[in-house]
Amino acid sequence: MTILVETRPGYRVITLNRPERLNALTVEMAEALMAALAGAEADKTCRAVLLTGAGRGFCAGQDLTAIVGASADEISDLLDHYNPLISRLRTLKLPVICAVNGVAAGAGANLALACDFVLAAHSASFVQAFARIGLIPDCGGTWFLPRLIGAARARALAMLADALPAETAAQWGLIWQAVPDDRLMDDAHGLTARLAGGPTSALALVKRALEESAGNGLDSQLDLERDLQTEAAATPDHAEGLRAFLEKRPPAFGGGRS
Ligand code: LHQ
Repeated sequence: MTILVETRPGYRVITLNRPERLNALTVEMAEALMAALAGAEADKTCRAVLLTGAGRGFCAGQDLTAIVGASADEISDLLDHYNPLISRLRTLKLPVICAVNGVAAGAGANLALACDFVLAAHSASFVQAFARIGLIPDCGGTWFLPRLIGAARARALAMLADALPAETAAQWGLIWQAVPDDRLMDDAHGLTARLAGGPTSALALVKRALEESAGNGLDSQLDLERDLQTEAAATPDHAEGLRAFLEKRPPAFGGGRS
């Protein structure tokens, strides 16, 4: 099985599972990931997703053995499989936490950057490896990088294809946090459980607002915030949040979603 899916109370853990190839991506794996995300979203008891890799790497990007001698159509077809996965992560109505346990290269780096939170082990690194093999960053790399770290750093990562250590990635704002290797999974599970206990519908609306802000002017974004706030205000979690505030207790969000 190219991925493993484990159900925990309130969330699911998806593990890329081709450790002998540093979890390099295949079409089969992308399809399995799509199905796992759909399954998580369809399960009303699932309120967050944790994505990680088996073995010493997170994901080495496209399985290069599968593209030797590939035609232009075959390359294009591959991206027709990967692009929906990136979009799905961005629009999934659940928080997605990525625990980068080792190297994240090529499409593997950009798969991580598509998630809502990236935690990486100190020993992990991020490599926009594409230029090493005469390709350009795909799977959203040219969209994520300049937005997360600015034009100069984006250009250097994409054109030099050097490995960026996790701690520098965190300092630059490419990822949320770099943590000691032996704390990675505990911290990632802790963060995922915390988000799984959050106001799930509101968190999905936060994702949407932030995503749409990339293409909006301020006035359009203000309109969008009004519309999404109206939706959030109608959720039982908003009522619970207000009650909890007035009663001076922590909220117990049910996470109900449409
Ligand atoms: C691998 C891979 C791999 C197969 C390690 N494939 N076996 C592009 C084209 C078209 C459409 C679709 O999308 C894309 C997007 C892309 O992602 S293109 C970029 C693809 N990725 C890369 O170019 C990275 C290739 N890998 C590496 O540069 C290194 O393996 C890194 C820097 C990730 C890790 O280096 P090391 O820690 O030294 O590990 P290693 O190189 O020894 O790898 C361990 C094994 O995994 C090894 O196999 P072996 O049988 O010798 O133990 C590698 O051959 C295999 N492996 N990446 N992408």
